Amino acid sequence: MHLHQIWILLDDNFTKTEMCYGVLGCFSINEFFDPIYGPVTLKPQSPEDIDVTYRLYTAENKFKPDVLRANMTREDIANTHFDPMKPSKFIIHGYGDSFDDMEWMGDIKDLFMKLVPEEFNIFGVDWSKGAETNYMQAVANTRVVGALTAHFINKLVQFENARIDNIHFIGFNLGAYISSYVGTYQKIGRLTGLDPAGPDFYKDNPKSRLDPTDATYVEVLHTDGGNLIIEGLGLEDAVGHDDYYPNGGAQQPGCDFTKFINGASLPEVEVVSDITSLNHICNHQRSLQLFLVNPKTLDECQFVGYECKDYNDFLAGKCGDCGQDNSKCAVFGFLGNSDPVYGRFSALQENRAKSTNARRKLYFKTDESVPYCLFHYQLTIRFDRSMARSATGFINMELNGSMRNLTDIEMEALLEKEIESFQPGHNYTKLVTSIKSLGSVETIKLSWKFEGVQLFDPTTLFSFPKLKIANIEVKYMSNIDPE
Ligand SMILES: [Ca+2]
Repeated sequence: MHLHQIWILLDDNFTKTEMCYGVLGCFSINEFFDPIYGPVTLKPQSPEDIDVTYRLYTAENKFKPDVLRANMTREDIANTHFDPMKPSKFIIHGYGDSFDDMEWMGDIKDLFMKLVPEEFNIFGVDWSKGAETNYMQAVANTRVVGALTAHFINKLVQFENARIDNIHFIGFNLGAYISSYVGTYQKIGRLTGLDPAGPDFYKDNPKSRLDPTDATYVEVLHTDGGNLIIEGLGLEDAVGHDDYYPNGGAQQPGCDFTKFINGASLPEVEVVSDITSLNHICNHQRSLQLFLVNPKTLDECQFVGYECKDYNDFLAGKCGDCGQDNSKCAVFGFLGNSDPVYGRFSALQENRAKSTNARRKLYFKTDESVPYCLFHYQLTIRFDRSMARSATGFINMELNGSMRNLTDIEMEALLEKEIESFQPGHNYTKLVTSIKSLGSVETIKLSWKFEGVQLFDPTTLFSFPKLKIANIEVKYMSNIDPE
């Protein structure tokens, strides 16, 4: 998807302000009009034109889907492998995309089949005829796809006694909003938004975008977030119960192609705007890659997101505490530790989910390639109260773990820096990450280099200040399960 592909086409029939499609009801263009955030709202195409298909995979038919449509009859669904006793997963693509068994939607299906083959009915939703058009038309079409999908689910309930709270939607880009429209018709069990699209969704309107009322649990991953089209393909705002911002949520490691502008060239890339688009596509699709990490391949590492004021504070190591009953952190992942559909939903998370205003911004860092998970450690140094005076300079540390060491960890205190000086009795934190586990940290080596002149204290010209450390704590942050 390229940014410059977002253009506007006027509808043939632009005198009408609403379109009515039988049981789905009417879709008014005025409802989502906004002079600033939604100046152009198009009428959605008809359900016949969009022709959404639902491809059902189960343990009995892992590779050959049963293809259903929202106008299915009782007999149609009875003749498939659908099992109403099992929870269902719906995977939905976004703008300009289609269901493809060989690409990410098929990969998600395959990973469920690999990890928990007997557990779920898995539906791949294809609305490509409504998505492979101009962006504004695709945005309008999401409302019809949402209504159709809600209708489809009603039939699962009506014909097969399926349980609506057993349904989990996984939507990428505009697919996240289709999921939220379904939730507007009927609250679903869980909704996972993978970098929900930004353009045309900047306005804080729960009717048009994800919000905590759409599902019992709404989790969102932001990887190319912004507040303007030029800033990203995704959305920056927190819209669910838990909003994860890996690497700050806007620029992902390994996705910065601008460094190729001078020097080594990327073939086929001739202009800077193409490089910007490449960056955004890479960032945006990283949400899929992070979701697709097989938790079984991660050695004690989890994507633990920590609640924090902002990403800078997180990087400074200020947020390494999960709080009581993990109230300040949560794990992002394929099966998730907070999955009401899968059944590992703690009482605390359930209570939080009931309070619809509870929104959390959670941060973690990742590596630039598979398996992405980084081992996070929070270092906290507390200086003794009896330290004679505050000090400026550099601390260099080495963590010696049972498996490997991490060297060259710097902590600096200088007048113009974030930490101006190390003060007696105060705590200082630092976040460090490693691609591989250190094991259990056994010793810490520390060296100290004084730098700076304390003008008001001429004795420092002749004697360097001494540090007196009361305590150093190392906390492993990337696994919240006790064993
Ligand atoms: Ca909503």
